[in-house]
Amino acid sequence: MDENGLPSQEILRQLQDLLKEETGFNSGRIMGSMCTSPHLFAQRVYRKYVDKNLGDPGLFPATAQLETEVVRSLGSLLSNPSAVGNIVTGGTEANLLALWACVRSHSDRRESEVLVPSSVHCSFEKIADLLGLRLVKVKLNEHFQVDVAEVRRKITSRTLALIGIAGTTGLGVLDPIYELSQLAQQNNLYLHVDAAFGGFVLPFLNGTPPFDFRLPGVSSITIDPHKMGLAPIPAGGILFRDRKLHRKLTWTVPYLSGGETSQTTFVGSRSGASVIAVWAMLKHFGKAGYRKIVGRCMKLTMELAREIDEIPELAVVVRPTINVIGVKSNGPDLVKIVQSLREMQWAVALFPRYMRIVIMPHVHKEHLNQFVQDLRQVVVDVN
Ligand code: 0PR
Repeated sequence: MDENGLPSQEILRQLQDLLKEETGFNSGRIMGSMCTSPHLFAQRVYRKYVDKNLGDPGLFPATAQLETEVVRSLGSLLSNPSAVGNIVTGGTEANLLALWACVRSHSDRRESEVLVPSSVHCSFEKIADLLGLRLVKVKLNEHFQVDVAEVRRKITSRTLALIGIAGTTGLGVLDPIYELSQLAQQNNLYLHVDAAFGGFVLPFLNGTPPFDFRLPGVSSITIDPHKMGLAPIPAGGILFRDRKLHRKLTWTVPYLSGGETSQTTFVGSRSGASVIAVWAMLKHFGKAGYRKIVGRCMKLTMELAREIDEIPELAVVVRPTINVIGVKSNGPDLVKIVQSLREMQWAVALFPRYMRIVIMPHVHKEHLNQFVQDLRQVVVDVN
């Protein structure tokens, strides 16, 4: 830090220069991110209430009430209006809170194992390390869903929890949660569903198999408003089936504005503006609004998947379930394809065997037309 400060105009000028290289969502060229530019109304609401801190709910009781309402709304969306939980920093903290509650519900948890699909998000690696759990990865079936027979075989007396994913990070696949729920019930295990991305997509599609609290074995669900909910970061969501589980996360803070108060999140100070912005988004869109957005993203997703399959050197890994497409190469080096695309300002995500495209609301038909044209060219150049 320098001794003397600078005028704000000068700082803004410096920032504009320092950040100019970064691609903005509204360029339509970010094609591999699970986030988007927050809705303008959410941005406005966020700015207006930026000083609210839910780490001290006694000071912001009305904001805390809005969090309860948001959780209830998300619970209804996931078939359980009496679900309890919190709006947290993101999917990572939401998944952490799920497994933390699970661990704290078990007095004896030596050598505890959590069975996860091999497609699981890397946040679980951090969480397992933090909580002293062992992740046991289960292979996928030919549809890239977790192989349920293999899950069954891997359950032992050390197993503490099962994880299912509703919208995998790489391919957007929905695991067979119904079967996982049965296994969880039969073996008295905790089942957490990671719907960080899919939670704001799957409920708005026709014909989605049950994956939420409708299934009696589901203990908790992650659902992130800062992904397809169009809310500003940070806004993840963790929902528990009942109060008993959520209470396991209660930590008493004796000195805050409400006198003795409690927190159920990992972080202390946390953004009340995030919660209020999510509340505003849910009210503003309603189910019909989100259904429309998801419908538009899905239409473009299916169109792009068809176009990619027409490129002889490329193929879609699996027919998309949600607005996520995995693309593999039949020859040309994928790393080079992704690098060349990046040089043309297209950003896609690169996984070990495929690249991932996510059709978020900032992607429009004209962007896709240009993308397909450039992709065809890149594939020829790289080959
Ligand atoms: N669970 C699943 C299924 C996820 O896909 C993710 C993140 C998480 C949990 C963790 O969520 P947080 O990042 O909110 O903690 N998935 C995104 C991904 O890996 C995260 C992301 C978002 C990465 C936007 C890049 C980006 O531009 O793609």
